Amino acid sequence: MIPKDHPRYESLMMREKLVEGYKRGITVLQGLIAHGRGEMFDYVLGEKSHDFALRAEKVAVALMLLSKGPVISVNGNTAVLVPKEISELSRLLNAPLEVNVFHFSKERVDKIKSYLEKFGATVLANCDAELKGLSHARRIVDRRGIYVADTVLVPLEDGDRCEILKRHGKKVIAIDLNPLSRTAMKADVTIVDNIVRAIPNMVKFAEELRNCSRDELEEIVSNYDNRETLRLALDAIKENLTKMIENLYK
Ligand code: PTJ
Repeated sequence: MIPKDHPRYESLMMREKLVEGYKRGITVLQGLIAHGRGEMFDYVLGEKSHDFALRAEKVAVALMLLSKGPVISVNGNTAVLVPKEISELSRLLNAPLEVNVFHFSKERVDKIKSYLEKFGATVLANCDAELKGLSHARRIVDRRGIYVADTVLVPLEDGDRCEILKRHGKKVIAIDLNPLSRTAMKADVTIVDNIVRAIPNMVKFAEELRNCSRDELEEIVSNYDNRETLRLALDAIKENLTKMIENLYK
């Protein structure tokens, strides 16, 4: 039991969810390692949603609302960290969830699907098509989902697939706390924020924007520069580290 007054309560609860997810066969051990890398970046970013992240979250929602066939890709970490929130986002954006994992087994995919369905989500997991040009398991997709989607939201992605999705002509929105990752660099919109804050923020933006006209949505998306987002994220890390050094001498 983690006491609620523990100064790192939120962070420790995230770990508990991932460990529980591992016991259920949803999260993989490698996912726990990946989370550790994310925690480190979140720490040096100050564990908050910066303005550049909020901007990217808003642009991402507008882009998905403008898309003909948006899909939200879900892996093991995402499924246990934000099942309710991502199901709500999927409903608001009319974008199905699709289980797409790096560490593939049909049994695992089905477990993630049934877990998410408990939260009322529409979940694609047919594994009946392949993205050409990718040798690892993330090539295995659903013919009705990522395969034909024009925009894909990919939380906690590995760099290869982001590149392939782009090569297949899709717009890619990434959620990745590491602004230096290949995914972060290659995506059209990179949300440098913890998924546990990013998805609830996106739910709020979806509620706000879903009745906007196409012109209004296009206005939000226009002039967005992803390189600027990455630069601001790196600046934020630099400023935080500088503050931390100054605090050492106070
Ligand atoms: O469920 P599977 O089989 O698809 O496996 C999932 C993992 C996460 C193991 C797989 O996708 C993987 O290996 O990912 P990477 O290449 O380690 O990339 C994960 C990225 O997500 C890293 O850059 C982390 O910094 C980032 N990250 C980790 N936790 C979070 C995060 N970003 C946002 N929010 C987090 N909570």
